[in-house]
Amino acid sequence: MQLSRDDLKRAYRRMVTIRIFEERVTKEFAAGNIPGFAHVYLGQEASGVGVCFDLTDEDHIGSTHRGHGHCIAKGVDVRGMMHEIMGKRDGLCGGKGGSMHIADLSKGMLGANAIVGGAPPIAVGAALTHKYRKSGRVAVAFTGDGASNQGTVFEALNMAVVLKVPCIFAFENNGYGEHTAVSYACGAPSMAERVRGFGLPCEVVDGMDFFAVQAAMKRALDHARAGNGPYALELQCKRFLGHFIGDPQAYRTPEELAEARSHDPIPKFRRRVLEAGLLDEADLDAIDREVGDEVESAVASGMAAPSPDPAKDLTRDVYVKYA
Ligand SMILES: Cc1ncc(C[n+]2csc(CCOP(=O)(O)OP(=O)(O)O)c2C)c(N)n1
Ligand SMILES: [Mg+2]
Repeated sequence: MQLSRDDLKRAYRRMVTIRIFEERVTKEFAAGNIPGFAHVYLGQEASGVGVCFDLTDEDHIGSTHRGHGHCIAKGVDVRGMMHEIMGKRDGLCGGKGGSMHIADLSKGMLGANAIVGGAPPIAVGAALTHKYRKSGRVAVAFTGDGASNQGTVFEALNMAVVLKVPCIFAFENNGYGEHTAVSYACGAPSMAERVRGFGLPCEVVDGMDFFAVQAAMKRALDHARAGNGPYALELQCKRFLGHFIGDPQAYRTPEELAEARSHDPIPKFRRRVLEAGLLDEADLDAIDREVGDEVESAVASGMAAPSPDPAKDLTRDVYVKYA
């Protein structure tokens, strides 16, 4: 299906928002303005945006420890995210979640997840709810190549097939789980083939190309929404930076890093829409500027925002009731 100009602008805006947001997160983390730990999604923008592009707020996603891009792709508010990552009281989760636990149920974002392989069982549960309620909605589980070796993922795949639920497994294969190459850690010759062994379709997709991802996801959505059960995508991506911010990546050669950057999904998108005359350079440049301003203002307000108050906030939002 041909995307409209507005669709293309929305896709570009989301990818650029992830890029600029995370470049700022990297900078603010290095400056000591972000507590805890952060993993950035730089390079994988087309994957998250393509997967989430045709989802509604009522469709659910479960994310990973590398979740900022998934949140932005699902339409989560950038200011609330920046405040959350900075640990501020008015962050999306009261400043208590931080980078690895951002959730926004109003956007169908069930949460980033520090448990590797944590999203698939949660997404299968959400998909079962959708099937039971006949909502016509789907749940998506984002999972890395490293996580794809976890028992939780195998169980979730099997259960999704047995229960025939509208769950889409988005396997983002960026070649590494922490510092270990997928070729070493994954015993099967192909991730997709192993997934197919569970009894569901799995497409191998260029995860650096928004158009390829969006088209494959459309097929996955048609399949799941028609009541045909789960579907999977192996999205082949490139991680531009290290596993975490500050990882020197001694295990990757400069040539490999340069090669990864040559697949940058944002210039690729720009070239494609400009060559086809679908958008003008001025449209794209205006989006760059607007997003830059939006992120700048989120950082400024985040820096000025109050932290949680230990006297008031420490014992709130926990399971035990304190007097
Ligand atoms: C259950 C569990 N085991 C191990 C870890 C430590 N850990 C955090 S991220 C990670 C690698 C994940 O790799 P992958 O799934 O490929 O995701 P990527 O980082 O490439 O996005 C590991 C082993 C964890 N957080 N949870
Ligand atoms: Mg990985």
